[in-house]
Amino acid sequence: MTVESSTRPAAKQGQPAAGAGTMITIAPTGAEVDKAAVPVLPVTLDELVTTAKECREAGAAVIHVHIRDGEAKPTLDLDRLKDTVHALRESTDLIVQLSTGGAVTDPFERRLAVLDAAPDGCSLTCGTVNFGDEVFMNPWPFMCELYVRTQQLGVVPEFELFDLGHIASLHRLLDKYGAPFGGHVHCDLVMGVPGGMAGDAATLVAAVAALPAGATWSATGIGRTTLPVMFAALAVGGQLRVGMEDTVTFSRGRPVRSNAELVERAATLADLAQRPAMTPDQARAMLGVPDRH
Ligand code: KMH
Ligand code: ZN
Repeated sequence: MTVESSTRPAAKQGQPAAGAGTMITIAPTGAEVDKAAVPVLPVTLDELVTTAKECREAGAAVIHVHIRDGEAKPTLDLDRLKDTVHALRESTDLIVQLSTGGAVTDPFERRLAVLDAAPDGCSLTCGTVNFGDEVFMNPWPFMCELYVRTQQLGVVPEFELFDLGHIASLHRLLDKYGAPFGGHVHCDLVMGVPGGMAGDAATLVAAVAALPAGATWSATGIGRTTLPVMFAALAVGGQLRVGMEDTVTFSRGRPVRSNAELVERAATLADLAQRPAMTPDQARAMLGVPDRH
């Protein structure tokens, strides 16, 4: 046994094997950022497709999508969602993940109907959380109905965890309904939301320790927690989510110029961590997402 191999730690809970890459998810738009205040926010289908191509080039493998209407307001209009999934599949090989969280004002029925747009994946938030001055509602019966629909329709869920209690609800969901479509559990720690878990290394480590055995996870830090969460996630072997949904400030006093520059920064750090950005096909293999191209 060489010194190098004898000192290399074995993969631990929630950690990828040595040498594995980093899956970068781009969340380019979200539902909260105001286009008037942030003109570079992609809100039209053309803007979204352009952003998606640039982010793919910069190292993204997954796109987490919220759409906007003609007035740049968040919408869950089904025809628009279908057109969006189609356009993103035509123009990139990214894994297309639709948000079922929408905006805090979206009713449950419309959030469930998002799956009818036949995305590759969807977000599934594992509990209600205070969300700034609002409340992001995800009661248990809604979570269950959404989860069962993902299994029936063949959509791979990503479990969005805004708080440690959400991890307990994820265990409860898996115990009750079994494995997700695709057979693999992948989670996203959304940290630093006012009302959710803190965006710091100690909280990230505690959250990762509580995840189901064999689960993979990404992390994103909202606002000024972006960098601490990104560094902590890389240190503990996680995947990364970045994008203007989560931060519109690149560094103190310097607004984000494009989603691609956030992906570029994440890919550079992933390179430094010796876990370079995964391709979408590598991410598909990890997540159990079929290739629908
Ligand atoms: N816009 C937030 C209320 C998700 O995409 O599933 C919810 C959210 C989570 O962004
Ligand atoms: Zn979202």
